[in-house]
Amino acid sequence: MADTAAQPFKIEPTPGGVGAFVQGIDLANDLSSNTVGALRQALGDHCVLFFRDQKLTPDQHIEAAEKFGEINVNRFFSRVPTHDKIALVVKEPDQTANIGGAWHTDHSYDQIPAMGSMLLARQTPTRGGDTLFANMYAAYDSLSDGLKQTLNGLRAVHSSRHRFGPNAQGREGYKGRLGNAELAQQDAVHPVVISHPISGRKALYVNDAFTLQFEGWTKEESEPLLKMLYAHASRPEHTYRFQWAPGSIAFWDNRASWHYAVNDYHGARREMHRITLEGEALDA
Ligand SMILES: O=C(O)CCC(=O)C(=O)O
Ligand SMILES: [Fe+2]
Repeated sequence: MADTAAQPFKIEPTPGGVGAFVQGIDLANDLSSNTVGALRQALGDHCVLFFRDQKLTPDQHIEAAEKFGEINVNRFFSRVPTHDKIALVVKEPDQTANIGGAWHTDHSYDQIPAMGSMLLARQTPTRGGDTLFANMYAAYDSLSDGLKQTLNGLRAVHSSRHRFGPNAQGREGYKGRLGNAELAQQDAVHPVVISHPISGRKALYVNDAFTLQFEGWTKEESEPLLKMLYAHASRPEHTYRFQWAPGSIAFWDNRASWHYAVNDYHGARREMHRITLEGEALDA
């Protein structure tokens, strides 16, 4: 990890199994190239970084995100009307389905999956609406040597079709929030265990939302092992549950973490602004 002693901000690991709080930083004004470098290393180490009380306009949000890479405009999410680089992750009081309400990592269906997202809370319910994160280094490290060895030789097939395509289950619940179903044509194959592009550490890279099967295995053969891995990866000791307030930011790395948006605030409104950053091809 970069030496942050000379930096004006502090990186404090959460009391859980993943993530760190970054204190003493204003993302609108303090992103020197040294700070960006230190935060990128911290992201690679902690999988997700949390910031509080960031008073960013949408333009400042875009400016901050662009310091970390090129923006990837998600093709399925609706956008903030005035800023089409920002995806709108919203649930209205009369809606029941939320976006991201099960364990997943974003964009694993792409050949070159997005690096991560900077999610900024704009409006939060008075209670509920937390997001859980899970640590995919810990998920891998805590497996037996025997299973690690098996997984290191495998690749898995991921897809967007069954989630965002015209025949995706539960589509109606997302009317007006998800679109471009005809563009859900991505399939991608990635190693089941990747070397993380920033940290070089091994991370488990399968997820229940988008992984279909192991390459060269049938779905039936793949399912029991995938299920076991999903249960293992989401064990409480690998996770942290983040409580939002307007101005909170979670900046997560898709290659090292999963997330899960808890859907327990029916009747209230929750609005988040998401900027996603381009990533790179993933190697074993
Ligand atoms: O709303 C949230 O907390 C996260 C939603 C989600 O899965 C995402 O924005 O990728
Ligand atoms: Fe997500």
